[in-house]
Amino acid sequence: ADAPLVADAAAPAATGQVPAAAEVAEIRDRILEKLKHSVSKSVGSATPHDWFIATALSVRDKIVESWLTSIDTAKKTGRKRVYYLSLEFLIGRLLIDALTNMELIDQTRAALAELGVDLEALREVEPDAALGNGGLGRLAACFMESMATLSIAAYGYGIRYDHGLFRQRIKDGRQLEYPEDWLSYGNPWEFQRPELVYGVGFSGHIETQTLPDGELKQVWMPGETVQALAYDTPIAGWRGAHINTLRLWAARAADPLRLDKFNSGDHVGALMDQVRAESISKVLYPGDTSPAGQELRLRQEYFFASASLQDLVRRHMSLFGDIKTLADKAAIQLNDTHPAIAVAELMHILVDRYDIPWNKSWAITKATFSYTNHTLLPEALETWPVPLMERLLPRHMQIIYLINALHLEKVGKGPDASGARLAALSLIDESHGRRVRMGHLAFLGSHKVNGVSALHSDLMKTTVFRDLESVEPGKITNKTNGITFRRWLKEANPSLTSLLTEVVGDTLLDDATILEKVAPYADDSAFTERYAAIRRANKVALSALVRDRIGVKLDPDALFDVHIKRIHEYKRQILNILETVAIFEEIRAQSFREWIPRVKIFAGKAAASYTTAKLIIQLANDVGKVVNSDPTVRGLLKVVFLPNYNVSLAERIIPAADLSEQISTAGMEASGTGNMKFALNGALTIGTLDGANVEILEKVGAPNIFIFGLTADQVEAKRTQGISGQEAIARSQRLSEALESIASGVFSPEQPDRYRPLVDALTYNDFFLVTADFDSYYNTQRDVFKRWRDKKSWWRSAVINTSNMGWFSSDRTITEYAQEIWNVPTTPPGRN
Ligand code: GP0
Repeated sequence: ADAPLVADAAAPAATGQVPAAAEVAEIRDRILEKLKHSVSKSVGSATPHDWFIATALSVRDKIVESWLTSIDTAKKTGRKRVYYLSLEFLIGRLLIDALTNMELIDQTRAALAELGVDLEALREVEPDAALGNGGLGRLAACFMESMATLSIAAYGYGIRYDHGLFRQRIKDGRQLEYPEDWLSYGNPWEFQRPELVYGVGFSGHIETQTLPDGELKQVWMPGETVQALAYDTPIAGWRGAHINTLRLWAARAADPLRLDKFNSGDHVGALMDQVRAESISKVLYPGDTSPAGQELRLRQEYFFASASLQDLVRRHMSLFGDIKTLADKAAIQLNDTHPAIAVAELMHILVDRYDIPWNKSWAITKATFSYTNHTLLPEALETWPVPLMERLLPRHMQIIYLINALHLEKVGKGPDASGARLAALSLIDESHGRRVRMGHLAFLGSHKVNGVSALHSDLMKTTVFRDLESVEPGKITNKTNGITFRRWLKEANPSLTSLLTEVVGDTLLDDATILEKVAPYADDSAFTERYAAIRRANKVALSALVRDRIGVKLDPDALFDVHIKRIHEYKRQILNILETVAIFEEIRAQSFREWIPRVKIFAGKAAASYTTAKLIIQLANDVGKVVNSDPTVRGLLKVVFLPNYNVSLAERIIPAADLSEQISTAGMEASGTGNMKFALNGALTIGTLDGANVEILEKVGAPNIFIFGLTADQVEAKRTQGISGQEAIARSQRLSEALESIASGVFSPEQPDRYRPLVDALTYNDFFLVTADFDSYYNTQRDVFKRWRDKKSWWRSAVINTSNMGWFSSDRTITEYAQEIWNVPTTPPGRN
């Protein structure tokens, strides 16, 4: 009875439905037609990439038909539109996504099979569109999908980077960064719009004119103009009922080259302007809360904010003809502070271009914008030096000063208007050279400001935005993040999806809350056996991938303990590594004990400039090298670091995970979204009370999640007492031994002091409280072991996790934004 189940589980996207022969034949013919006329290849000479392009183009035709209808309907009904401004869209691959949402996947797989082509192979040749760093960019991608699914008329606006997030290679355990090249074979999903070009100005000077009524008018004369070119990608909602546009801007110089210079023989100099302009959309900023800031970044931010606003204002004027109704017809969401300069840009457009009085302009601006904050980390809250702003965007600096003056005038009247309070409320930070606080600008320019989990939104009110919140109480709201189940359940884990739809019906992806109906099956052993068999098949598949990529053999029956996300000190990969080292020492000393075979899986990128994070990557690799080859350990413990973590790799790892590591220092992870993807796919979480972990705990119940460590309040209290790790280390023999072995070079014999700096930091300057949480984490890992031994109880908890994750669908999140922030209608998906 076991065998067919496993085989079924291994077959990707087996929905059990046999597609109609006529439809299959039609799709096959369309693909062949594309191969011939668009790719210009014969069946005999086509490469997998050619087949990929032909298949993508054939499904794209279907998408385009609905796309044009969606745009038309929005026009006819005069609906309010949502504009999602984000410097990152981490969309990953689109072929399987497009086929799934257009409900063409089974037919297309069958059609390709008739041609001797395997759809899974085509899936693998598509490059990941990695136009983002991590959770923030992936959230934007999930939101785009859910907005289309809910038939919201929405546009995503961003930058079409030539090179997305760097490709990570691991050499001798160390991270190396290589440029990523997603466009090198062309991009079948995008449409260039040569007719849509906007000029974006920089620098220059301001001329003051006196109007007939004596009022002054400021006219900005930019010293440099860069062109923004539109590229559109259709985003198909579930069941293809509605299609939205992701419009990405590429930068180009106004003149292709300086002919005079070229003719005089200066061939390189002739291209200078072009190089300078195009550098704006050359590479994704390697941010993700790493400490770095530079002029090019500000140019990127203004470039895309300006092009997007020009575009949406043009659309508004051509549809409605009155700029004063903008806020009724457009909701602009700022994804973090990166697009915050748009607040000043809209003021510039309203006041300077449309001659709307200042106060009226400010009212329109506030009613149009809203802002999402994604982190409380001070290094990620952007501030720009006033002299830089002044030079690059002189008119915007003027506008920001005026916004600030009026704002401080208003709040300065209150009884508690001390100098310190005004300094905290000001748009200008004067504490270390004058800098513009972009978070404050986004806050003031918006009617709603939201955090991304309940805890995070609460902390916003007591930390970074405490003073602003007191001026406009009630402005901060919470919108707990979500994930799209189409990608993170159906596409990543088709076998589990089939099992679940067997129970709850095939409207699961229309309404995720029906997952609740799975709960009773947690005690049904026939069900949990099938559930477990699917996990095992996914682990076998992941093991093959690991073998392939890094040559390490895994035991699919071991506990897969997974820690995948950006590498950052606050995410505490090092806490996990310390537990690994402690267990390694114990296995070696007491190999006779009954150990649970376990695989520690790490993956993630470190910002290129983040030295400590890169050292942590090296440590994980070094520990793996020693542990994996230790004769006493005999495979009871394996440690692997999978290079080049991206969306596609996440889709392979998450369905194969037993344990999900969500162990950030409490109060520091705004939400997390990986945590939701794991729990949905049935991994149990080991985590701190941080971000959305708190809400996951609420939904699944304490017996079905492993919570440990200091709470956010305790972290704050602890830090005021001092952050030395010495006491905690002295109290824990296990911890001191693990640290000692790392510090003394057990894992880096060729360079024994390699990890001294890491260990010293933990000992004397443990800001992330790794040492304080170590014992609690270690003990909780032992609870995990105990539970793993009781398989019945383990799978029961796993099923309970899955069944309670419906609330974390990004359809729920987007419905909340639509109702409470944007004021736009939603239409739930369904067969129509
Ligand atoms: C937050 F500030 N996030 C930032 C940033 O620069 N990049 C980024 O990815 C993340 C948060 O760290 C998060 O907690 C959150 O869920 C995500 O934004 C989306 O809100 C990580 O997963």
